[in-house]
Amino acid sequence: MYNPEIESASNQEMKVLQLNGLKKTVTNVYGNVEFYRQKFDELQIKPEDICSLEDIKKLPFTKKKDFRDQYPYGLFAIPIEEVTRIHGSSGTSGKPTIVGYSETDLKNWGVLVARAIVAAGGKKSDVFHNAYGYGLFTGGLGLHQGADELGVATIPISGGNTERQITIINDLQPRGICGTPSYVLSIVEKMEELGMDPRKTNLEYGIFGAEAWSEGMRQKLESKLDIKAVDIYGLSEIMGPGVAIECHEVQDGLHIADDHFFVEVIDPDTLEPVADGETGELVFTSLQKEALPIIRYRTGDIASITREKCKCGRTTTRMSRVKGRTDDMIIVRGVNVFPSEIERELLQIDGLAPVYQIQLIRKGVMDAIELHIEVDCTIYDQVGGDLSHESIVLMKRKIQHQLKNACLISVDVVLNAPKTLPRSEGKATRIVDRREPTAVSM
Ligand code: DLL
Repeated sequence: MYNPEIESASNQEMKVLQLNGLKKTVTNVYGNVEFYRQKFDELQIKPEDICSLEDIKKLPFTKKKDFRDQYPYGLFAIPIEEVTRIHGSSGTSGKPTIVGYSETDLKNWGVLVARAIVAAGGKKSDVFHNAYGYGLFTGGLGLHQGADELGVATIPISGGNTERQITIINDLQPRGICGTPSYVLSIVEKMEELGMDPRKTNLEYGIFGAEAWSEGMRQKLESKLDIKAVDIYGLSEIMGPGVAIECHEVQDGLHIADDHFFVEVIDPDTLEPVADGETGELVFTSLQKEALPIIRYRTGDIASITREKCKCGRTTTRMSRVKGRTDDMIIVRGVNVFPSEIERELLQIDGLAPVYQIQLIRKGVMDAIELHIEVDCTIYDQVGGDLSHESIVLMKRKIQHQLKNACLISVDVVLNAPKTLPRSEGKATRIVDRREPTAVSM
């Protein structure tokens, strides 16, 4: 552990830290952020009313829309002269969400990401390949910040230029790698295309996140690269990567940095808390941030939490893998499904490459799903490139059957030749909406 005294603190010790952080944060936002002061006043809450962690329920939620309305600096609690870094997340439409960090925030962020790298199996002596994009996105510089804090030799390669990534991995012999799971899989694919065995690199562990991915994807990455693959979670509004990380020892849930973030899980419709172990929307309150303290941020991410101690010795709250975002949930004829659930099923079927796209289409007056997925090279060669071959038709039926059984959805399946669907150098686009703009939701 990077900070054993914190990561394995007793429940009581953690609660004390959290309550102090909460009180400080509430005072900070009330005194320095007009947006929160107004909200608190409307609800007739003063910072002194927050006397226990339970009292957090009295506080208002913050939403993505609030960032948009307060664009760019309206939610900052310090003057811009004191801000030392700005990041952002690319929204699906319009302007990015802007976030800022003080010097202390950056230091803290580095510590949390250093904890994450150590939890993933990283060591100070490592060479570390950072394939997250450097820029406004928090992935590249966030991981870099933590790698610097830990003291590893970071290769700031960023995303893209896949052949160069491979040369660097071969020549510089990194022990650790990080990037989006979909992009690292593209690197693996390219290695195979170039006739290399991806299992023969020096890599031993990978830190993957920034997009939803499934256990099946983990198995693919682990077996193809002969590494341990762990899930890292975070979001720019709260900080960036490092909000939570899986440990390589157990790989069962992501350890949340409880000393920095108070987590709640709510029913996104009723906004009421759900019980531990039940799935709902993650809500985070920052406890130590200076530049952009955030109260009860509704992430839109669907997961569950457990407070049971992990076998690795860490005592922090653990969150499950993120199933998906509330706004990525597909609703087809009354059935709700997340892309990651579809991925989970697809990756159980032999002969498919883990590259797919869920296209939303119109069929007459009804909305429908057209699932595009690539067959793997072996199957493709076996059928001599004939995608109307009987075995391909059987495979389509198998996919339809599996999705009907496991996810209760009917889909049209389009099997594609290997390497024909678009690859991304960062977050993969899993859903493509091909319906007319006027189409009603499904
Ligand atoms: O994606 C921060 C990050 C960078 C996390 C590198 C991990 C690694 P944003 O661009 O603001 O920040 O996007 C945040 O991405 O609300 C989730 O929906 C999704 N996300 C992040 N990590 C995971 C993960 C970065 N491990 C949004 N699993 C979040 C599933 C994830 N979804």
